[in-house]
Amino acid sequence: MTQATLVEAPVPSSNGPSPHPLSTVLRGGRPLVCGILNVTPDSFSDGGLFDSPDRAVEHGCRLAAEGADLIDIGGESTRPGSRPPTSEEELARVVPVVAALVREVGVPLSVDTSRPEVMRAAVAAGASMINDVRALQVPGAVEEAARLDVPVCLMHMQRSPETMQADPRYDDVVLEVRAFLADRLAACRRAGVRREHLLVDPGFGFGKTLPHNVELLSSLDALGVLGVPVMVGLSRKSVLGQLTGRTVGERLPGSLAAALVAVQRGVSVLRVHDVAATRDVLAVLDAVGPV
Ligand code: 7PJ
Repeated sequence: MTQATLVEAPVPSSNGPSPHPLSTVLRGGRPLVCGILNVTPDSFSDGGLFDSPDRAVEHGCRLAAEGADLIDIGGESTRPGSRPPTSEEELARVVPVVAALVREVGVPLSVDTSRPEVMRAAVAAGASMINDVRALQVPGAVEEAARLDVPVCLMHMQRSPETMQADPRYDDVVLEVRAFLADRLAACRRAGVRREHLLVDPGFGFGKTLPHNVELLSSLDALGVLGVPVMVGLSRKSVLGQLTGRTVGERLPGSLAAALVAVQRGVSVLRVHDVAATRDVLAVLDAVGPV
């Protein structure tokens, strides 16, 4: 499936006057680059690097200068086996960074959270998108997302970060991930989330073995029937380490190859650590014309 068939023309809103500005960008047809800003002490690739607000804001400015279309700010490490922070810890990590960064950069900010209270506080501080690795399944999250009326990315995960890598199993990973995302899209629509605000993500590395991740990557175009833009996060992930034998710090070439494959399979948003390098991949691809 091509980018053009996956990304729809703007749809008139059924329950509001005009779509959020970001949803117009998301449907612009050009793949977007979302820079990752982890404000956690323990993320797998950059944990602890940006855990003071000043350093986080500085890194956010760098992501924007490198050409990020979006910046995704997360205060919960979801590395396998990790325990979630308390709500107070997560709020204290995320909200000051959103509030400071929104004054420094013109790029829309997304908040990577599953908690309704963090969604609410981050949007009040200036975030304009929600990215939820639990696909709004926490009680109250789907209602909060509908009320906030911002774009939301629904990600697939099997079980929880504490247990997800303990022998994940599927009969057919592509069909099961797609069915889960279709269910969550329907739940969001029932709660009143606008269709043009929805994105989905198959959740690479979240309750998936190497063969599961590879099958999903090669079949990303199968998510096109969901009718909403697809976002993926493959940047520096262990699937790339397994394929190349490289450590986290050595996974840029693998990450760029994965980004290229994803865009060629119709993906609309690439969630990455290395924004400038990913932009170069898209520049080369763009020169060749529609994928
Ligand atoms: C993902 C995410 C992903 C979406 C993380 C990391 C691990 N959100 N949050 N998709 N991964 N939507 O930063 O690589 O793959 S946390």
